[in-house]
Amino acid sequence: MSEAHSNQMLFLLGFIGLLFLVVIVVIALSQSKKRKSKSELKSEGSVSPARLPEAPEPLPTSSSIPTAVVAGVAKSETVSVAVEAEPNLHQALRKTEENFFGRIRRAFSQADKKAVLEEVEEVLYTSDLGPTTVQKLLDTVESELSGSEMAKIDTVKSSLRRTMLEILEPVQSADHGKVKVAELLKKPESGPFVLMVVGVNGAGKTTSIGKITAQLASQNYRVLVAAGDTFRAAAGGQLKTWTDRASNASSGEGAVEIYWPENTKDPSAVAFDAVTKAKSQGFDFVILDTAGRLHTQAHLMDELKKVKRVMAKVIESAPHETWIVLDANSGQNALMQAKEFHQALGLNGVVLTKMDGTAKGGVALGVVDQIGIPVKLVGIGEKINHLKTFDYSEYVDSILGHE
Ligand SMILES: Nc1nc2c(ncn2[C@@H]2O[C@H](COP(=O)(O)OP(=O)(O)O)[C@@H](O)[C@H]2O)c(=O)[nH]1
Ligand SMILES: [Mg+2]
Repeated sequence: MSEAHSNQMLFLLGFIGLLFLVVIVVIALSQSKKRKSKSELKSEGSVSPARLPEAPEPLPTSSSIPTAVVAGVAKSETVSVAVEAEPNLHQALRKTEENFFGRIRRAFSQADKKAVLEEVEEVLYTSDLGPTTVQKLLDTVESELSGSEMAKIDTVKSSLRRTMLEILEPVQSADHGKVKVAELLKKPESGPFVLMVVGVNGAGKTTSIGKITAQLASQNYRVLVAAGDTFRAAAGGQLKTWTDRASNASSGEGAVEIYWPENTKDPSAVAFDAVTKAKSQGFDFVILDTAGRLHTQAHLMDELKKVKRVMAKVIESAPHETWIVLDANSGQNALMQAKEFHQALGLNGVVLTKMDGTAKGGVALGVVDQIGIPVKLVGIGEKINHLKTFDYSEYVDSILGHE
């Protein structure tokens, strides 16, 4: 090959290489342009399908749950409830412990036994337990103080524990250790179990019904909630919000429906129709919400008696249980309410709400001792999972304080 030829070949190869480089640069530039225009589109907020997976899933809200008002709350497709750290009974009773045993403990700083006893007496009488229960506990402390020259706070504490357990055990033991609401409501072989819920305004009836319903639905039961508070205009809507939440908690076969007929002002009619519907449509539970009323309003108490009676026309044994909802903060007044409602209706259980943050949790002991009805559930917050079955030994340990 001549020198001229090889120079020509080198030139040609160099030219081809340059051309190749130019093509690669052009392709790279056009790719980066495309990417840029995509990201601009995103930042302008255009709804591109590629963006959807990046957005966090919103938590289910009551309005997003498919429901029908009377015809039934359809089963929600979202089955999980947001799980979060929840308070337990022990935490909820911290203030009660401080108000009760904390003060007794401090009374022991007195050197003289008589002064201790006076101080303890004062603590007990201001602790919302009610006089009968106070006397039982006082007898315990007194006998400990007089029995031993060396009476110590620990001796008194274990005597108090024994006395409290003696009060609670006979009434509570049938339900002891039950962790699920359905175990408290003994469902009959056939037909629905009917639970009637009563109490004064603002005690937490509707809220507690929502929480109970959520637990039953999550255990695959079919629950019909009846809007028997026909007195307050907003009551049905509030119950609906709660049944929507409860429906959201249901899984598998569980379902929640609300019976909320428009324009019905008669709670007996609502109760009658709801039980009839539940019986014919194979519901497992009916829970009847009622209008709040004071135990002193005789005509309203009569109305409740009638509501109770009409349900028995559909199912002889209905309502199978009647529970009163008591606000723990109302202290001694809660005892009065329980007494009067029990006389009028014959109660089977208590739901003690707002135990979170109250210093008056001693009311559980007072109710059990003086009214003789068991505390079934305790409300320890406003969320749907803030309802616990009542464990009386945990309760006693909590108000006497773990050391
Ligand atoms: N902190 C707390 N609040 C509660 C509890 N139970 C109910 N509540 C609140 O008490 C208020 C009245 O409840 P509601 O169910 O409407 O009472 P009702 O009139 O008896 O039906 C609402 O603001 C509830 O959120 C509870 O256990 N703890
Ligand atoms: Mg209500």
